[in-house]
Amino acid sequence: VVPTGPVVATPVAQAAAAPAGAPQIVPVPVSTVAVPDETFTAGPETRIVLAPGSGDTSTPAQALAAVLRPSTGYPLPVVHDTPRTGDITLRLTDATDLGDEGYRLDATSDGVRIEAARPAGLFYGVQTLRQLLPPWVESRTVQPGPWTVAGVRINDVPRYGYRGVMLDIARHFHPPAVVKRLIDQAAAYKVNTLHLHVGDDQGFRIAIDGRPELTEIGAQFSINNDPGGFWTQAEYVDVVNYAATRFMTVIPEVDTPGHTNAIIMSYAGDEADPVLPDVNCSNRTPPVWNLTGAVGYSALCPESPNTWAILTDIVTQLSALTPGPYYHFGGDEVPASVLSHDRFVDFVDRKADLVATQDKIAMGWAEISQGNFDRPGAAPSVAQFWNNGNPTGAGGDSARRAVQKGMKVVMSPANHTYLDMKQFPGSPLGLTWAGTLDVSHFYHWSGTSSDPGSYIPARTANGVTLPAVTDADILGVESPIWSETLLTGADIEFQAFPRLPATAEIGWSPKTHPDRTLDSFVNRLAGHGLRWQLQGTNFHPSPQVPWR
Ligand code: TNX
Repeated sequence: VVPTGPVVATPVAQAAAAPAGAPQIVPVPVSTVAVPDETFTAGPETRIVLAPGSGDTSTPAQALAAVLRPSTGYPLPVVHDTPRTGDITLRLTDATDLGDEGYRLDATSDGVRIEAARPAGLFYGVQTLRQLLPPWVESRTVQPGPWTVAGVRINDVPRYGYRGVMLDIARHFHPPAVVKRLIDQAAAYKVNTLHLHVGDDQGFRIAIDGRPELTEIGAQFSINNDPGGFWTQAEYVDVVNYAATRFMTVIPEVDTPGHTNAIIMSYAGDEADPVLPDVNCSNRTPPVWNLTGAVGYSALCPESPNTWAILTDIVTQLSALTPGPYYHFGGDEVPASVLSHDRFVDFVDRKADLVATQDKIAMGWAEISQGNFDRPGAAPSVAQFWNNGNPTGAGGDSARRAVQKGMKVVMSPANHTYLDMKQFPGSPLGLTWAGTLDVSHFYHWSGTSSDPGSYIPARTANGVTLPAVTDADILGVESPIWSETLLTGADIEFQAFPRLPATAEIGWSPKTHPDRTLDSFVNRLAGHGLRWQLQGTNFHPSPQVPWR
């Protein structure tokens, strides 16, 4: 039922029409300088050379080979050797200006050279090289070429170290294969964090040893009684490892203390034979499945030892399976009518301590900034801002309070980053509570500006000043994909493209870059629709993008 991409010319017909002008790179690199009269052409003899003296360059090299071999039909061996004319060279240097993720890329008639201080930087240089090559490099079948790159010198480093996408596999179950595709599609735009929302009211999605109820019962359904499902721990580890080869860090989230109907139902038993009734502090007694999209009714009891026994198993096991530094414990949408402010704060403090015992940095939706994160000895923590309105007024206070308590902030304002919002009136997919959001809403956070670092200024109310949320506080940006209306991988792709690249650019490119404008962005993105078609990636043919 979802429209596929726009009707465009076939790759071969498109060759003649391909623009010869400036590179169409998204996110726009820090600096791109044309090298006149030079053209690199990959041919059957081209090799991917890991320059002598380099460290582990094989992961980015294999990523490049995996894109180029099917479309060029060339062998493109990955070799340790001295570069020859026509080769693509990956080299690790000790350039301190490139940081963990920056790179330099030179394309001349002699070859392409990508340099970085760390393997992640080489991987991002490879993603840029993909976009410099003709679009049909994305084809899965052999194409005629020619495989040319106009002479260019690119210097590039990201603005933020955290550039995320979130997928909700709880509202609708999604299998690992769908998530792996999203990893590939997002990594192509230099997204480096995958936040996986694995527990919510409608489902609990990863097997926990010793707690078979959580998946036998808690994973049965999806929203609207749609089919459920869960991942084994081996499947989760496989996805984590897959993400790592795309330099992407996975953050698991089991939302608590609210959004926990699936956990509560797993231990409810029935009225005659209740199993662990003391974990249920929701406003539903006896508990009954609520498989609609209703929010803000379920809660785990902060006082119950059984609550903490269950959560300790979950946090301990998921932390052990997750190499990344963060564990996200949710914390959103618990009305005071379900848990009083004091009980909520007690829960948050205790949950943050539990996460810290697993050597993870506690992360949660910005409501958790009500917790005592400023108490002596409190571990570092992160608040994810998602409020959809009035950032200069009280709408920004959850993030200001986080900053005041020394927390870091990830920016996900719903009306500018929520990929589950409809893109046009009448869309069969998506919700509308934060708006109907096209590319421009994602690119412009306030007025015509898209600067996370000035989105939430300081605010004084009743004589009390709460601080601004500045780049010193902000780890980065994230676009969530909640899945209430999204049943398939094609649905997810339709919502993510073309809007996810807008968030990716806000996270990567310098705010002062002259091409950091909506007009430049949509023009650079215009050729990417053909790339998505060649990859088999679904997308919304937004009328704001001049597709070609
Ligand atoms: C709000 S954003 C939620 C989610 C929903 C989403 C739908 C947030 C922290 N909570 O539970 O899925 O809206 O857009």
